[in-house]
Amino acid sequence: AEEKRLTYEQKLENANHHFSKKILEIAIEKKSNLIASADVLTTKELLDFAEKVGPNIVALKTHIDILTDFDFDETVLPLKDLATKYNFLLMEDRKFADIGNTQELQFSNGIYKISSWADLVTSQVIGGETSLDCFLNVGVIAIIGMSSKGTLTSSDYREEALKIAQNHPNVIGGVSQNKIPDDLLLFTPGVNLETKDDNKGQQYNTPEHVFKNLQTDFIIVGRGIYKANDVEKATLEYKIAGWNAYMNLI
Ligand code: 5BU
Repeated sequence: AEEKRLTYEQKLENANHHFSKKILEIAIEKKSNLIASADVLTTKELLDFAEKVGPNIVALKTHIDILTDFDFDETVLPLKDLATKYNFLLMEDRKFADIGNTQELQFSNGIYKISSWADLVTSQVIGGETSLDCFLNVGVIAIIGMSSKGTLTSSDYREEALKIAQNHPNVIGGVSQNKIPDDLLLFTPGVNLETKDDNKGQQYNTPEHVFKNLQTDFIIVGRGIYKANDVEKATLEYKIAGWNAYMNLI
């Protein structure tokens, strides 16, 4: 028998942050633990993608600075409308990694104005606990461990990173390839049903593997979905694989 894990309902009862509650409520309602990563180059592709994956995801993860034609009104406003229409969160995978003052500037300014639209942001914790104080009105997902080959996120690093994540009220969870304490939500990228690597250092596991071995809460899938010939079909495949993997453990 597998080790028992907390259900999304139990985690929701324990949740304190607006956005940890929100993402768990969406997971329960949609029977989904899937986050689609929209690593596409144009606003049109991003919006088309969001329209297709929207009904079946808990969050859309962006790298907003990849877009070649970003325009606040033409990119963010329709994206926000789709997030409302299909009830998913917007997670900007910015991986902040600087001192508090610089992160504060990066979070709210420049052309992206991340603080005005993102529900969740990723941040390194390399700058120390106080560097996370600037992330108000958003849920921070702390980078605890990375999926790439040769990452420097050793077990000592992860242990210290977890202390910061657990102590900071802005943090709702962590990204990791290892188990983390269950007062934090666990987000796991490096998930693919078809392949084990990408020849650029990425390392993949299956949804089943990451639920069983890491007791993850949310899987993050990029190329497995946005490169698929049939995006809607692939979304459903990952959604069902993720949900079944979770259900098998409760
Ligand atoms: P992929 O196409 O499924 O490999 O995309 C994975 C996404 O997750 C991509 O946007 C990465 O930037 C992101 N990611 C990751 O792959 N591994 C990590 O450890 C972290 C983020 Br942190």
